[in-house]
Amino acid sequence: MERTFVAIKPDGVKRGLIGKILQRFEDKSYKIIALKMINVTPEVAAKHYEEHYGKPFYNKLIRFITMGPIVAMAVEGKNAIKGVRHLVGKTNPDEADDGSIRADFSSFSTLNLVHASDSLESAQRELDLYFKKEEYCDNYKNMFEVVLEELGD
Ligand code: FUP
Repeated sequence: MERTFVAIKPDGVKRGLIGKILQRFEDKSYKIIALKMINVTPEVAAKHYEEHYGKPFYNKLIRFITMGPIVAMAVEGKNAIKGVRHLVGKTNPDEADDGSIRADFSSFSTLNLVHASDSLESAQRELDLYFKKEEYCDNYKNMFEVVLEELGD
C-alpha cells in the first residue's frame, strides 16, 4: 500500500466542495488515515512549493495556498500516488480527463481545487511537512481491506 498527501485547496473549501471531493477518494476505496483543516503559513507554503521557486506563477501560488484554510489529508491505497493523481486530473482543468475532480469542478489552472503528491519521495516529504506521527489514525480497516482479507489476499 502507498501513502500520499492530498490537500483540498482554499478554492475547494470556499466553494463548499470539501464533501464532494472527499467522496471521490472514498468512492475509489482509498483510505483516509489523517485529516485536518489548517491555515498554511507562508513558511510551510514555501517548503511545499520549493520546486516552483522563481517560476512566473510562484508568488501567486503562495498567495493562493495561504489565502484561506485547506483540508490536508493522508490517503492510503494500492498504487495510491498514481491513482489519486488520476482521480484529481491534470494541472490545467481544461486538459484534465472527464470525470476527474479538476475537469468536473474547475476551469482555471491556479484554481484547481486539489493538490496530490507526484512521487513516493514527494509524498513522504509532504506528509512529514503537514502531519506529525501521532496525527495518523490508521488503526482501522476500510471495506476494501475487509473484502481482501475475506478473500485471503
Ligand atoms: P500539480 O502537480 O498538477 O498540482 O501541478 P504542479 O505541481 O506542476 O503545480 C503546482 C500548482 O502550481 C498547480 F496546482 C497550479 C500552479 N501552476 C500554475 O498556476 N501555472 C503553471 O503553469 C503551473 C502550475
